[in-house]
Amino acid sequence: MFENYRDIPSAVLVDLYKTMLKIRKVQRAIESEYPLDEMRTPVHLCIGQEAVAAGVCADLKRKDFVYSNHRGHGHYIAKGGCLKSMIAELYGRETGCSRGRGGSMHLIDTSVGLMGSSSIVGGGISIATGTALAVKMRKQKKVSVVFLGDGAVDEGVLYESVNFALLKELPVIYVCENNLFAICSSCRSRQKFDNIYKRFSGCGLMGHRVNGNDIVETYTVAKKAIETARILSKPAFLELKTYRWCGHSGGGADTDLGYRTDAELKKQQAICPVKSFEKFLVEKSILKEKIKIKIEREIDREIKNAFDFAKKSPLPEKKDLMKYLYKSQS
Ligand SMILES: Cc1ncc(C[n+]2csc(CCOP(=O)(O)OP(=O)(O)O)c2C)c(N)n1
Repeated sequence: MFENYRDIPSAVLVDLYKTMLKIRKVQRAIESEYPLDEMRTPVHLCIGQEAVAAGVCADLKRKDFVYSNHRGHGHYIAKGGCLKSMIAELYGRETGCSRGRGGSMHLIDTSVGLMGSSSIVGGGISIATGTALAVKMRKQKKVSVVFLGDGAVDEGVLYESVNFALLKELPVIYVCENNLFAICSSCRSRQKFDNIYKRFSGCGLMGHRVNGNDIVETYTVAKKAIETARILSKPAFLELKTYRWCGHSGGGADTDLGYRTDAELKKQQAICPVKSFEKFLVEKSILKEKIKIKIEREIDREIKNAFDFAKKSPLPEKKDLMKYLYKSQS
């Protein structure tokens, strides 16, 4: 783990840790508030998957585009989305990032290039590809990234999009967050081969498989893909192997549903991507105890402020119910 950490400046390593810790703490706060039933939205937590969002987004610029999916809190935070607006969105408030109309699965903050998350599995794939086409036609040096689950690999749109991106040489990166499950179906029960990263070689795209719980490996591979997309306008496919700690939706662990065991979950939790990186940074004296405490306090304060802001914010007014909705002209 964390093999080539010496190639990364210490400040960047600490920033990566900070982002992962923030994602973890925000998820834990949502998990503990959720049973109060004040958040009027399903939530898909990404506890255990923090290194993916943090590692992929760290080297992206504000102007680069990210498309997310139903499990998008980590992507939103890592791309620099406003936390107050995200939490307010979960509470369905007018101050939410989608003005309280979208909920957890429809997060957007275009001011930081977070172009939207979608509840439709695979929904962002073709849009991210189209964005990359627009970038190329406008001769911009921007990159378009789409996060997708292993479940989205079962959708045909991915193969059509990869083929098109290769044909047109588009600066798009497909990031498959392989957490081993789609709701209650394991990859093993849906896919004959454990070869997601290899699937596109027939179109001419070599995928990469990465330990998505290793923030250093994830950051390093993503950085290379981002540079290649930006400079050479070439697409990439990254399969990041990780593990979802919570149930598919809401809190809990789903270990009573028969698709995974307590023992399997515990084994994964023992290699926590956040704690193991924290321990590593402390041992290497890259993260000093004082700084660690300061980071924790700052994050805790930001989360408390975000929840206070959300709970105090107004709900959308009834008269505005149809505002911001797409209306057909016919
Ligand atoms: C097109 C489509 N089919 C089915 C669903 C129902 N559905 C919601 S989440 C999900 C599983 C997605 O699994 P994956 O893409 O691996 O993401 P994860 O939940 O593991 O992060 C499914 C099948 C949907 N939302 N959209």
